[in-house]
Amino acid sequence: MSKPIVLYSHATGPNPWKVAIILEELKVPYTTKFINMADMKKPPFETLNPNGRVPVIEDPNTGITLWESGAIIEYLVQTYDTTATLTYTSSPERFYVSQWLHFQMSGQGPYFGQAVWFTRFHEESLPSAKKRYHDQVKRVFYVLDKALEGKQWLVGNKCTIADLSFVTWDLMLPFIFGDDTGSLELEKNYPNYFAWNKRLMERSAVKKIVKDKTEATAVHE
Ligand SMILES: N[C@@H](CCC(=O)N[C@@H](CS)C(=O)NCC(=O)O)C(=O)O
Repeated sequence: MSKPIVLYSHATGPNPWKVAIILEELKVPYTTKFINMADMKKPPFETLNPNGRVPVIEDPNTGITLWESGAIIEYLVQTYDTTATLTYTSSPERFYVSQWLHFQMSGQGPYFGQAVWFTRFHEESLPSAKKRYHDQVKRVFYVLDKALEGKQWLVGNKCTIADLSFVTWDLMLPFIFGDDTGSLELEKNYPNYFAWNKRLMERSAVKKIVKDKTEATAVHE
């Protein structure tokens, strides 16, 4: 039995919960330490991650300290998913998994993140910036919807880290679009995306993390 991994997290931020979903899927023991935003940008946390953000993991079984959620997910499957349940060892499938993970990290996370910023936190209201990022969020749905035409999962015939990596930013939609979320008409406009997202939300690991995140938000915010 491995010793628990320490996951440094934040109640509302989506990226650490992405890692938590993979830990749950793989049934790898872990404990969560919540860090305030202010404490992320100074020691001792900044010593773990010079970028001053979560997630970070510390794995006492291998001695590694690692940050950036995509790299952490790759580490977890390569270290703990020895039968490749959430990924592939064959080519080209493993490269397709990598492709989608890169798209999530560069094409979904940052655009959704900026959409949150300009909708919720920016000091001025900048309609053109909001529109830019809202449009990019819709473009991500469009890309996923096209790719999922006639398919259950992004790569091959099973759910992988490629699919699971998108879940926690998708949960932020109501935070980005507020009362306008319904006007996206996801089921009508992006039916393949919609059905895929529903399949992901029905997984027990995802349900557990949605519940844990809701509870953590109530306690830590
Ligand atoms: N690319 C990074 C992004 C990490 C990130 O932005 N994390 C947010 C929480 S979801 C954070 O720590 N924000 C703190 C801040 O912006 O100061 C990853 O995927 O791990």
